[in-house]
Amino acid sequence: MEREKALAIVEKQLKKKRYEHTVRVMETAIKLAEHYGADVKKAEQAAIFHDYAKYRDVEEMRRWVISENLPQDLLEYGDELLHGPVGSFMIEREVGIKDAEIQSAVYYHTTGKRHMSLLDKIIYIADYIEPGRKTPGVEDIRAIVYDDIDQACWMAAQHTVLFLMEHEQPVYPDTFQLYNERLMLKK
Ligand code: DGI
Ligand code: FE
Ligand code: FE
Ligand code: FE
Repeated sequence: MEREKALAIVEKQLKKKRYEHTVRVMETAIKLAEHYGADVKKAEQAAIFHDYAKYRDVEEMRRWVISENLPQDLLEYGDELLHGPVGSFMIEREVGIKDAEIQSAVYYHTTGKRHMSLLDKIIYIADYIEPGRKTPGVEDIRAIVYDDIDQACWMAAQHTVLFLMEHEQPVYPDTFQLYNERLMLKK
């Protein structure tokens, strides 16, 4: 799909700030894709649609988890986790984006997971480091992301785990597995 058309579709789904974030994620993802030799068009599309479901009604998203047979534990770790997995299905049904690589990157953009594809990593880290983000430690990740995207994803996962623990929030297993992956002897 043409970039302008895709942006117009998500703009209707998002608040102004979230739309501007989306444009910055897109620009960041394109640069990373060019640098790492990933499919630049897929990076663009996945970034544009990554937060498609962000402002959908929580009850509606919970119904999608049930009707699409997504992992039912998604319902137990907090509503923030729903918009990635549910969004990956919504963009197929509502927009006609049927591409396993793009949908995977949307699905896992919040938690990450073990064994991410290059496109998964690009969207996960672009969402974390886009220039509007002020998270403590984000500068350290920006400084190394063009040298070692795996290290960058690991640092983002570590920060996320620490943040969730500080706030006594449950950590989703995929988030933990991304953190663990790099530290385990057998990867
Ligand atoms: O949608 P964005 O705000 O652009 O960013 P995102 O999709 O990465 O969502 C970030 C939020 O997700 C942040 O509030 C922390 C939360 N989150 C990430 N991993 C986990 C998590 N929340 C829980 N409960 N468990 C997780 O493992
Ligand atoms: Fe998100
Ligand atoms: Fe994120
Ligand atoms: Fe985002």
